[in-house]
Amino acid sequence: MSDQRELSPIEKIKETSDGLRGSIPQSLRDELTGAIREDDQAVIKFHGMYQQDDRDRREERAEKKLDRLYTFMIRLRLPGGYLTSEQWIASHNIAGENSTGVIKITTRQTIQLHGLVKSRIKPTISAFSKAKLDSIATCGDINRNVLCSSHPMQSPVHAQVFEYADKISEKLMPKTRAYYEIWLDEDKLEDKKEEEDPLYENRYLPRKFKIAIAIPGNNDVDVFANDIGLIAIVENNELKGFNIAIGGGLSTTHGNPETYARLGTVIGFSDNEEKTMQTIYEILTVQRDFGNRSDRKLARLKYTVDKYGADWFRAEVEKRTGMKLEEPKPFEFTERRDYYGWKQGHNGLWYYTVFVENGRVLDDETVALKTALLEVAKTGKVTFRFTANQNVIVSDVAPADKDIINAILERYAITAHTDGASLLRKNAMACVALPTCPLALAEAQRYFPTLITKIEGLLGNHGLADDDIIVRMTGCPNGCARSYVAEIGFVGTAPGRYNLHLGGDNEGLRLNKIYKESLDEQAILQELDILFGSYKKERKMQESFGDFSVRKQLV
Ligand code: SRM
Ligand code: SF4
Repeated sequence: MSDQRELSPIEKIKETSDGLRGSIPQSLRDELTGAIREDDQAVIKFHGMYQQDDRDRREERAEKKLDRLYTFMIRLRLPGGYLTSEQWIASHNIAGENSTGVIKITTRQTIQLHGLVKSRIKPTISAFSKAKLDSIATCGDINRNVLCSSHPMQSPVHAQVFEYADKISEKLMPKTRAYYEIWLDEDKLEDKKEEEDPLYENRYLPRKFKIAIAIPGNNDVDVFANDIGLIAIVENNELKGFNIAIGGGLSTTHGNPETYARLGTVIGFSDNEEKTMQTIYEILTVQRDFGNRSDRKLARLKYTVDKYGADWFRAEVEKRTGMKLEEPKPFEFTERRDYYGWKQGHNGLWYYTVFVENGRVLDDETVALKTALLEVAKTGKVTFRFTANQNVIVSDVAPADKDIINAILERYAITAHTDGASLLRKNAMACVALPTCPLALAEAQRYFPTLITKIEGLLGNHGLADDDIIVRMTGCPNGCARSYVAEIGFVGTAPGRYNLHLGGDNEGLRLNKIYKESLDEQAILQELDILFGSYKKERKMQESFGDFSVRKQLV
């Protein structure tokens, strides 16, 4: 069973939290500080929130002997990343009234709002709830937002697969009513037995847990970077079931060799819904019972799988479900991308994928994206789907309405913005990092667009402007923009410095490795200039930059 060395302090907080209530109501009433009590900071994560502070203003406030400028970030639960037009309008208004106003699309197909002061959390959750949206379990040691291949064009079975994301999310929800009591003022349960939780008990999982579903050949969700990856097996346009991969996870810690990024291992195939759902459920219970609860750096499923072995893990899951998995079915991923612009789905409806740089929906000097999307939503003729590459697809547009929607996208220059961005920029992702992320060692989303412009210049100089290279940046080694599965990955080590990783492939099936450590911008550009020069001269036909880096043994 689980590692019984001294439990990490979070374990005690979870167990004594009275079903994730902690002392949140008291923390909210305390008007002397914008913060909440320390233990409650761990508990509110399970309700989808993080306490943060504006790191740009720490020094100035310390000099004035002021408390940090505390605010909260809230993240929605959107299995498969779907919103109706009414829900988009609600989110737009809620963002404007309660947060910085920026709607941030994350790398896990959902949205976050930043900068909520403590007194605005309840009104925010209440307004989301009126729009039938919640933030339950989007953070914390629990199953998070479930991803699914985003574009309906990908397969005739897309709608079926998309429904699985919803079903999995529902099945793995916590049973506690704390969210409804604390944030929505619902009555307390008379009988606490009703919220007994056979899956999470009172200790929840040892660590966060992530699930994604991909439909080959596009690995747009980076399925192998998840604790559980489901790979849809489709034959003759029929969904036959899923290959199940376990133990993916990307985070490492600088200087801690025990930590590592790992891609999921396929342990078998399930040919029916009951088996798939039960297998997923029991993978969580095995991780609950055997995962490391003393060292949070080594608590993700990937370490449990490596400690006990994938074969043992599969056997333990089969013992618990009473059902055998079949041998994995063959599958092939050939790309990992968003399909920008207008594309028609198998259902005859139209989809426009909008390029949103680093997922930040706002009006700025280049494009009025937020206003445009509001206007699109107000037609009531669309839905919205978020991609795992931080973009949004204006979705489910009837052929008769396509011109109306296109006219709005053109009027606000969204089409020009999407068409005009280079392939490099459209493939790129950066995490949030500064100023809100407390773990950031270096900038990411605020800096990456500038670096991309410089890299575009280098590629242009070498006649590689149309190359489809996947470049990603994170402000620390946690890997939130999945920089470890990029062809070129930048991982922040200190202000203005990044490890340069090379060797990931185009399909997300190979991790990259460190090529050079802690480079500043000048050194990054010098290295890339040399690398692009030899890539141009020495690459084989159709060879991607990632494959070239490996063939040339650069890493
Ligand atoms: Fe992440 C922690 C942002 C996807 C691995 N991540 C954080 C926090 C909450 C910082 C914190 O703990 O206080 C960041 C909040 C920044 C902010 O101000 O918003 C943060 N992570 C993000 C997002 C918003 C990045 C983005 O720009 O889109 C992504 C939100 C996804 C979502 O909607 O749920 C995000 N994080 C990821 C991913 C990518 C993925 O899941 O596909 C990873 C790597 C995959 C993985 O989990 O292995 C990732 N985030 C982490 C980790 C390392 C976990 C670990 O195994 O050690 C942390 C730190 C932690 O949990 O202790 C972290
Ligand atoms: Fe913050 Fe690091 Fe995640 Fe970036 S990778 S959002 S810096 S935790």
